Amino acid sequence: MRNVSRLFPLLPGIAMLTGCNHASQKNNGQNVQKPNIIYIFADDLGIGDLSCYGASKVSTPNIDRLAGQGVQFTNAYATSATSTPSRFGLLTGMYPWRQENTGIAPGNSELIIDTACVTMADMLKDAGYATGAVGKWHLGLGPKGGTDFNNQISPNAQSIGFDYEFIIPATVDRVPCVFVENGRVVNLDPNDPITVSYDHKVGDWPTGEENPELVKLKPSQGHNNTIINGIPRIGWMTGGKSALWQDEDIADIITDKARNFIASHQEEPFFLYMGTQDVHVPRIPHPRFAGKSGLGTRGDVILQLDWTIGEIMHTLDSLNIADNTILIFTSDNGPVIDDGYQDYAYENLNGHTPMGIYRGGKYSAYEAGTRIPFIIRWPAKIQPSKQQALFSQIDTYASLASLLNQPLRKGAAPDSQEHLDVLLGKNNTGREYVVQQNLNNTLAIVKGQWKYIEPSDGPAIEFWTKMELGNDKQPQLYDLSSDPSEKTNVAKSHPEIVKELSALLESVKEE
Ligand code: NG6
Ligand code: CA
Repeated sequence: MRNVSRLFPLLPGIAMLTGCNHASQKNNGQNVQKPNIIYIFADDLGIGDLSCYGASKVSTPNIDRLAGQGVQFTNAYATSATSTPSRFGLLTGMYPWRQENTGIAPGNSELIIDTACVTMADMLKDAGYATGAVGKWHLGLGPKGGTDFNNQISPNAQSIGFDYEFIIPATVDRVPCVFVENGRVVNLDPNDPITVSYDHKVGDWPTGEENPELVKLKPSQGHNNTIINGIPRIGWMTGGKSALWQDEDIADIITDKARNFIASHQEEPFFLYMGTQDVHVPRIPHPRFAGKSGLGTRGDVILQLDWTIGEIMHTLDSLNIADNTILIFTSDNGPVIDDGYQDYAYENLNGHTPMGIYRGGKYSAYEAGTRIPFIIRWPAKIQPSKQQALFSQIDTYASLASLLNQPLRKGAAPDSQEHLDVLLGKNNTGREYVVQQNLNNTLAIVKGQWKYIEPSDGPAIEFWTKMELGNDKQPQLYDLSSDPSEKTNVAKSHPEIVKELSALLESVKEE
């Protein structure tokens, strides 16, 4: 009996007799229902970007309210310092560096999660959940050889456990600038088919390189291919004019889709995976947020993101399901200031510190690369608290499976550890260690007070953003208890710790 669990022992027999996988929320009463689960991945949001984490130059009242009602983590990590591997790690429960082809995906990438893989969405479907993916995807779509955007796209998110998808295929700075709903490009005119390339120009639409005078937001690095809505993107596209999104409306559209998904599944347990495009470049706020933060567009899209979270919370309140909904809010990787457009993000920082006290940022093996904000709220079961235990997003999968008493299918989620009590703030003995991955697949490991970064031939500095990547030919060791900002490499004075942590990291690699 899949539905019977230690937390939900009172599921009425009738649900079982009818063979119904879904415990009806309204009929069963709040104390016996499986909780709804909403997982929101913000994009490139830093641990210093939220007022509940100490930001004083920007105010995020909705996320602060969430944190005040939930468990707020200070030592939680994404698996990776960029989007694609981080999302892969969460949904598969497997370290992305175990699989080729999990780096930052182009907009026409094939689906990089094998359809045979039992994803977190599959697991939740097994547990009787209605599942949906809304917003930023960035895990590829379609077969090997890439995506054909003009026909039913298969495989898609529905092939790896999601009943419903409404997604941005890659990132907002990559073509094609269209939404895909259940395998179909939304509003596509079949007489105006889409062509996409990441090797060469296709069609005759202007590019940033050839027609810089047509650009309303200039690139600072890369981002000089096809111009869509005045913004030069990564990659070339032509066709699909009626399907192109308006950047200012993306937050409204995906929030609306998320709201609809929640409302239409309010009677059954649901899992909503939502990726916001905020605060990734190009940062294009809706006019109602433009200029409102005083920190330029990066600050404005933080306000927009906070609004989005508020809308999700209001939706739950208005449907009277907030109490038994687990709402997780986090970020796919750390922050970056100038990520490729001349949006004056540095000039407008005004003392704001997206990285908090941490070194590095997006792309980096240093702490700000993967140490992210992480908040979980579940009013029915969780007391508000601060959580200092070590936690990795990769453990979400096994921890939720344990919560639901849902056995993991054979081979599923090999790297995901069960830390349910940590996730729920009931226990502060976290993971023994956390593994971090930078842009160049250099790995680092945090254990107790120590942080070890393996030697790497990779560049010290990321070419475009000048971000410190944390790559060094020498082993690095930092004492995070006295030096959380990783200023002093103490590897030479603690060879025994270097030895222990490098051996531990090697053993994790070999698992
Ligand atoms: C980089 C892009 C950056 C961003 C990143 C992916 C350039 C110069 N930089 O290659 O703008 O798109 O890829 O970000 O093109 S992520 O958060 O989706 O991983
Ligand atoms: Ca990201």
